[in-house]
Amino acid sequence: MATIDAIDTWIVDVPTIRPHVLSMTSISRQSMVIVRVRCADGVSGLGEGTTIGGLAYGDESPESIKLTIDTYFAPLLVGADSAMPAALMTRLRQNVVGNHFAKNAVETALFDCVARRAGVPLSDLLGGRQHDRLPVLWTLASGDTAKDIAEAEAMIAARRHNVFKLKIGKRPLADDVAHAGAIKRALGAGASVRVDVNQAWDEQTARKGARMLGDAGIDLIEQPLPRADRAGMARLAASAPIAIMADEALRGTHDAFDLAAIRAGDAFSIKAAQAGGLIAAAKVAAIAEAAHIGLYGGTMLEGSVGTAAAAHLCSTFATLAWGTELFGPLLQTEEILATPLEYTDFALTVPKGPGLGIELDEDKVRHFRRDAPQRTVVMLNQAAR
Ligand code: MUC
Ligand code: MG
Repeated sequence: MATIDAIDTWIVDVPTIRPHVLSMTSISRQSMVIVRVRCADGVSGLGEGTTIGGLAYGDESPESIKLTIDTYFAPLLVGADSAMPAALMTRLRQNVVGNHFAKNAVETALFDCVARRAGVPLSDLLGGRQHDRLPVLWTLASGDTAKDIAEAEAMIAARRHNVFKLKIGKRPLADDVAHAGAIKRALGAGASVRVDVNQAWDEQTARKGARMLGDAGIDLIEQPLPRADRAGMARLAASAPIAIMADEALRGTHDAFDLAAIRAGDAFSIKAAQAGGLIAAAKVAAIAEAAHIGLYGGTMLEGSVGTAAAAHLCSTFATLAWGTELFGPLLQTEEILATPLEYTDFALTVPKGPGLGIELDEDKVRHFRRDAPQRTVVMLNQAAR
């Protein structure tokens, strides 16, 4: 039996390459909770819990993810057999309500342990990969149309991305449509442009917005309405001239089932953190497939650990109608892996090595850890000012 000896968690703050402007917040650094499950046989596994803008996006923050794992999960896991992720996740769910981001981080680390021990990639434990490379879009969210166009053109020239998502919903509808239309016109027919409203519209705005964005050549609108407005999403999906995607509304299998039953979207964004784990996310995807709803590999703007886990999961889907947005590590100024994930020719290569197929650069992690000695002093000095 490979007993769990310890669970380490660190908040790692890495600046972003530019401010990332969403309808509900703007971020200039990403705070990742990196989890390491250490086992008695010397095997250890990694996971990541990352949210967007502290508590602005969801109801878990980096601090709460760390606290939940340290205080509530660790006592339930240390001493248990690491080779049974499903049973351990049932134990966590029986004892802790919600906290999906924290649960996903730990489940990933458990799977990483099991797969490393078996010497197989994590995708093998999820059914086996059907793809080695996944198409990856880029999110333009500088808040400035000209900067966004320049950024997109550079991405196309570098053959890194040719599908773009725009974060809108903060400004009046006419301004957002003008912004999206200008970007679509500049990039032309060769680039797909989509928008993510992050729940900022009401139904009337969304109805009007769908028509105007459709006329401007935009392909899809992600989560235009508040997550609770399922009926509104269903009415919109039935009437909109372009595709509607559910994102924040999908907090696990029950949501997926209810949304699919009323077809409250043409596409589902599959996010392990939102679903509460890789297995839960695979079930969300299965529900979507059964309902003929297109799949999309979503991100919580995770760094390399969470992105690698999502890539393993997405590689097991037969089709990803809307590709993926697994670009999180590219938004950060620094990479915390010994060997970065490979982004070439508009796609991410799914790692092949055992487990997640990645190794941390321990020096980088030490440097960016929030509790690293030099950073604690800097933060205390800032607080004193
Ligand atoms: C979201 O809502 O999809 C994904 C890309 C991005 O810029 O923000 C996220 C979250
Ligand atoms: Mg979204």
